[in-house]
Amino acid sequence: AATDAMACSAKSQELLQTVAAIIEPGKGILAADESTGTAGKRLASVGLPNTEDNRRALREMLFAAPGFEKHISGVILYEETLFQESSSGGRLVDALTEQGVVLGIKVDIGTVPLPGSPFELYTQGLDGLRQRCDKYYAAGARFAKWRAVIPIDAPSGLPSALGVQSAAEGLAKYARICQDAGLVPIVEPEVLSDGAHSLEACEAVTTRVLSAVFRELLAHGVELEAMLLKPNMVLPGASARPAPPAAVAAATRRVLRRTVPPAVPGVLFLSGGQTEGEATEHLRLINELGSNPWYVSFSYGRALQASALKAWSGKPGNVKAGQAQLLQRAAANGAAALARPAAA
Ligand code: 5MM
Repeated sequence: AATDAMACSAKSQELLQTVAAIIEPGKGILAADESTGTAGKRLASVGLPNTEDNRRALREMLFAAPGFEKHISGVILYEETLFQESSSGGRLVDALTEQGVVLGIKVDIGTVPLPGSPFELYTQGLDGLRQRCDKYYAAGARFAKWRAVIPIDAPSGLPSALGVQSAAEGLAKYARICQDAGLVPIVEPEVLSDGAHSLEACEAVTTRVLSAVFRELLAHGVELEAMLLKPNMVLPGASARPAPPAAVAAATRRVLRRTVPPAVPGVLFLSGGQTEGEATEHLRLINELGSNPWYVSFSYGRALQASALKAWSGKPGNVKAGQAQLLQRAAANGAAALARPAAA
């Protein structure tokens, strides 16, 4: 039993070191974990077919950007990328590990309609998760990600109590399994922006969701110090009138302060369909509102990649132009993560 306890605390130590490497001031995460279908949509937007070579070329362009590690401490990968060869031989992820960037892995396997409430989605991937985590750890991954999605549609009563509870339970089971396997779990409950709902509706639903998530994390014995939260910002629905950025920042910070325990080391937002500029501006404003118990930064997919993808468009001659766009977004978000309230 004494050896078990020692092994346990060595694992905890490693999780805490991983967390510390990710939440370095002025840095955040690049979410490059698009599943094959989503990667296909991104490639199609610049006229490229969804081939393994094109998915490799896109990620190679991003990861090899000189100075990538200045503002990006971790990358979330899709399984294919973690095991993929680079075009010059060796592993594709070598470009990241050589720069000291921490490897993360998406471990959920997508969503299906929730039994009992078919207009909501339930995230799959718990069966065999421990074995997959062990395989990813052996391949160098040190953190993981699981995304639950929660819709808002007040007329149909969504999200339902069942939907919120299922999302929270799934995230908590995933997080506990990851910690047991030595991977830091990124807990991502995404309240979706689809619809015409108000900022207030998003605030109420996000509060409900985060409360349920932390209740379940505690019930499952998840070590809060050894996880990271990846929430949505509080925004009106994508088809409603946009809210002033200061209102988004205030509502987002209010919800987080009411629901996220100070033991959680970092809150790394998803961009959720915001433009690159909006995602940066909101992050900066949230940090300018005052200090917080957790490090507040970014874990953006589209809001880091959109301009880079366009500038690159699959042409080898455009690699530098694509990388320049990525670096520019990463630097702007890194600065937003460091923003402090103006002195009184
Ligand atoms: C990068 O996109 C990830 C999802 O891909 P699939 O839908 O193909 O599984 C997604 O989980 C992402 O990590 C987060 O939603 C954040 O991305 P955005 O683009 O919202 O910042």
